[in-house]
Amino acid sequence: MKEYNRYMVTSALPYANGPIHIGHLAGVYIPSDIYVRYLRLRKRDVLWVCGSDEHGVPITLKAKKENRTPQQVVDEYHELNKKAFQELGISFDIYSRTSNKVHYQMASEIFKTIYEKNGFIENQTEQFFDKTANQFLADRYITGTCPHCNNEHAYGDQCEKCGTSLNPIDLINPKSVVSGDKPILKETKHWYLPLNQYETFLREWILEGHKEWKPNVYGACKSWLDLGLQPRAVTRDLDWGVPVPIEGADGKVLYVWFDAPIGYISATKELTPEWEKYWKSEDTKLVHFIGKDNIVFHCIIFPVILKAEGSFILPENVPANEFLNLENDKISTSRNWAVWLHEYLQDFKGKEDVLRYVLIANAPETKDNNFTWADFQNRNNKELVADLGNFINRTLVLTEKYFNGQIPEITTLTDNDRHVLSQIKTIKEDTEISLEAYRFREGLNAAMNLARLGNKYLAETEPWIVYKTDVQRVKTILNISLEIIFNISILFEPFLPFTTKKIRHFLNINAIEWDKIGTGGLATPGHIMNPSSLLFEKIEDAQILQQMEKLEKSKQQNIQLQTKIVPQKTNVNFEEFQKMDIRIGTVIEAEKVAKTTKLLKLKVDTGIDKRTIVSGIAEHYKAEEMIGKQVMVLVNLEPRKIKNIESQGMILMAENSEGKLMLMTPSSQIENGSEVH
Ligand code: B3M
Ligand code: ZN
Repeated sequence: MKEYNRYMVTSALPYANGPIHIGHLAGVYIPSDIYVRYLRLRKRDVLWVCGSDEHGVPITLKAKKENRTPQQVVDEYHELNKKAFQELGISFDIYSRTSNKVHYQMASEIFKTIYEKNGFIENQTEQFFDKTANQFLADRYITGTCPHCNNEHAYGDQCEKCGTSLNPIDLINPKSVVSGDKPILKETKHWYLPLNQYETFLREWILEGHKEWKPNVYGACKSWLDLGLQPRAVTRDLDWGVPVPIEGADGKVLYVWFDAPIGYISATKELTPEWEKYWKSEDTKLVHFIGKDNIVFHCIIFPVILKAEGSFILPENVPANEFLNLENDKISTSRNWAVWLHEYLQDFKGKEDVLRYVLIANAPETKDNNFTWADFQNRNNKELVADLGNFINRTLVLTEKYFNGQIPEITTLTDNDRHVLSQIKTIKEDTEISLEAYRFREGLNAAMNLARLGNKYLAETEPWIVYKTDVQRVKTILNISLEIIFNISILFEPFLPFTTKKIRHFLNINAIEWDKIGTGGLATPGHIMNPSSLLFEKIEDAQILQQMEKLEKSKQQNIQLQTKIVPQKTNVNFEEFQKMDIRIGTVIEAEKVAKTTKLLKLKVDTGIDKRTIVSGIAEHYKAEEMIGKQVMVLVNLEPRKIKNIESQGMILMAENSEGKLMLMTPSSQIENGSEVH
């Protein structure tokens, strides 16, 4: 095992184009806060940096949409997020931003060093260009019709309707978002990081050297490497970002994923003149906390950048988490399906630790997980109120009542007393093992065992009953219970810092060193404590209902937003309408058309005859469901051959904006052949 003398911890830099939500917190910021608080308590030399990621196309698009400058957008969210993090007790050593000067310098220098070492490949390609706006168009700046599903609002990089990832040139009728014009293809030059040249190094470093990485991280790296790496452009034609610092690169900036991770280094430089010690010494342990969508950037691209530059260390671990869902649905900023941190802090004043607790107890460490308000309430009421709070409050209240808040002495110890005291150390060690291994849920559970130990001890020893007959015994019981609380005040510091602060106030003490946990004798007899109050309070149904209503509102708004009504077509006259012969018929046979996904071959009794109709509804109705259904049929539509079957007519259906199809059926049974007019 390598010996490390200091830690450099980073947490993914959130994009400054939206607020922080519980998914970010559970995935990245609370785990890293626990880790760093723990390291500090263990007196390790550690720096922890984070900040706003202020570049990238989504930010420029948002600014354009809101008629603001990108700088205005990032200024707003940088402040909002910085404040919200602080209020939740996320204790970064610095919360910097990638639009500041130190960062521009650092990113430019690293690019230049690699450039001068011939570490990039220059490549000439053709890219869409908007002649009216006189600018190249990033993928997101081009919309058009998806070649797969005909969605007219697909983006140059992806169709959000069918999910296909696209190249801008795949789009039918491409249009520039900037001017609305049809873009032209124009030659442009970019610099590529030849990831393919680093495959052997990456395989050795990750697949051989870091088998201990979390399976989700290791697995993602392995599949990227097995697929084979391609050179990747690290510059863009854009006017928002760090300008490419070489000749002949006017109007070009560094790709956001090139500059953003360098933000970790610039933030460190902003924080301390000793920054190089943290980034360039082999005895520094570099750890990146991220969400799973950032794995490739932190395990492959950024290490290659660092390696190509040549003077930096590589991450020792990248404990990426999976995603947190909200009420069984994917968290989404654009659909406003999220619990926003700044709103939580407003709605649940003084309950910062409740959120920290629930998000860690539920952290998506090995698989995607789900946040529900019911679980939030339940964990608060059952675990924080009943296990942790209750034990502490009962002990303190009894000490106030029996001994005026003065810590009583131990009279005699039973075997059980000794056993209970000896368990504190074991619990400390369990917690340490979990935290060192980035298993924060397990660590929290280990720490909670100390509260459970106290609860059980109090329930078994029943000092409120013993007091009537044996005050001496009660002194020992309360001393031991208080000893557990003293230890809780240290052990829970990484997880619930607001709560431990309150506990310290009740105990009337300053923070105690981590190493004192389980050593005994912390509850000094004679010490006078402060009056206590409830540590946690029950969360009532009404509060939970309010949050559920908030979410329900978002859902309704989304439904309205998503229902894009197709504009009305040009008028037809009555004669034209009358030409259409629409009848009610009954489906009497139905089967799937072989080798197709959408088509059903139906036999329909139209009253006039029994005929074959091919219909594109197989993704919405199963063949067997169709049999016996009465449907509307356009019977005088000219027969057409579909997949070599002659289709004699058309089944009429309703289609919503998402392409969902529904049969039109008479509201009650009517004879086949009845006319529809
Ligand atoms: N800005 C976070 C995200 O994907 C991205 C992280 C950058 S870390 C250098 O939401
Ligand atoms: Zn599509």
